[in-house]
Amino acid sequence: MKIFYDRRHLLHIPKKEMDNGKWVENADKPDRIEAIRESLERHFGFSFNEPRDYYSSYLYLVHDHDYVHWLKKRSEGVEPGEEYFPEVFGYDKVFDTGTPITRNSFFAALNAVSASLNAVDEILTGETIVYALCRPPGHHASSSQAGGYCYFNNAAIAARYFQKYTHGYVAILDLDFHHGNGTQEIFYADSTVLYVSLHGDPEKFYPWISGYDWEIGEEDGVGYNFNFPLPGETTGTDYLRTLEKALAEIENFDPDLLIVSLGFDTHKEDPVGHFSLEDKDYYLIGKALKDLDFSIVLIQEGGYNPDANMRASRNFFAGLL
Ligand code: SP5
Ligand code: ZN
Repeated sequence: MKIFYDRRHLLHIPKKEMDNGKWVENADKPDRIEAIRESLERHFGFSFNEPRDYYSSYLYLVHDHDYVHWLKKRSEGVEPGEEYFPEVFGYDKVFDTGTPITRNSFFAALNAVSASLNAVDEILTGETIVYALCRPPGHHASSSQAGGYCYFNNAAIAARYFQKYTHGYVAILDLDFHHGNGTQEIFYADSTVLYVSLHGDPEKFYPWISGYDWEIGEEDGVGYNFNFPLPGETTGTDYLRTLEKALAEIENFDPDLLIVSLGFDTHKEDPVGHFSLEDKDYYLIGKALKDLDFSIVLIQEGGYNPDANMRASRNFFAGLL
């Protein structure tokens, strides 16, 4: 398996977020990715490829011009070391108080897009499984807004980039604890990109605004969006049973490429997610994906406990490979 990893993610250091009216430490810390890198190096001997830099014009495969322009200018306007939070929602193109903008946000997010596009390019030249080990994550970012630690939707841009060269069908399987509201929105009216997500029930958990099972798509996209909301404390047995249903929808769709939005915030020791998956469950998740006959691009999303990420990733890749 080829892995793309850009050490410049270390320069993306959001400091705080507002949780329930209080400033708390931001959960998107560099260590969470470093832990995965160390674990994969130690247990599998993987090497890590530095992605090349892709032009920012690829952002427009998914994102509005106004949004890209706003984020670039807003990033440039923040003093080094400072953080900007939305003052007026709707004017500021951020939908929550967990996603600070720093001097570096635009380029950090573009680097994660580059890792994801480089992964797709490897698929286009014959690889069957490639992993973009990147942050910031992407699945909460919509065409026109940042949120949930996400600025550009890495998985969505990767899907459109693949289609630009192949006119193929893409399925996105979202295994992060949180519903990928951004990815869903981007492909909601599209029958060429299937979105399938397992996540914490939005009645109880972030992002609140989407992730219900009655969200099935619109227009041409009706029948190409599947949400599997699950209760808090969901264990491996129930999760894997639901994953089988999700995979059946993907097999039925028969995509030319499967993109997995890979979050380890489903782990019982994760400080942000609320499931109860254990180390060994990730082996079974990986194994369930191994049986599929599609090319796969894995793109890292959440997972906020570095120590749990080490064990989850080790087990996941042991099952997958
Ligand atoms: C990519 C991704 O996983 N984004 C997740 C963003 C979740 N942000 C909101 C979390 C708010 C829940 N409050 C947790 C309290 C811990 N002190
Ligand atoms: Zn998440």
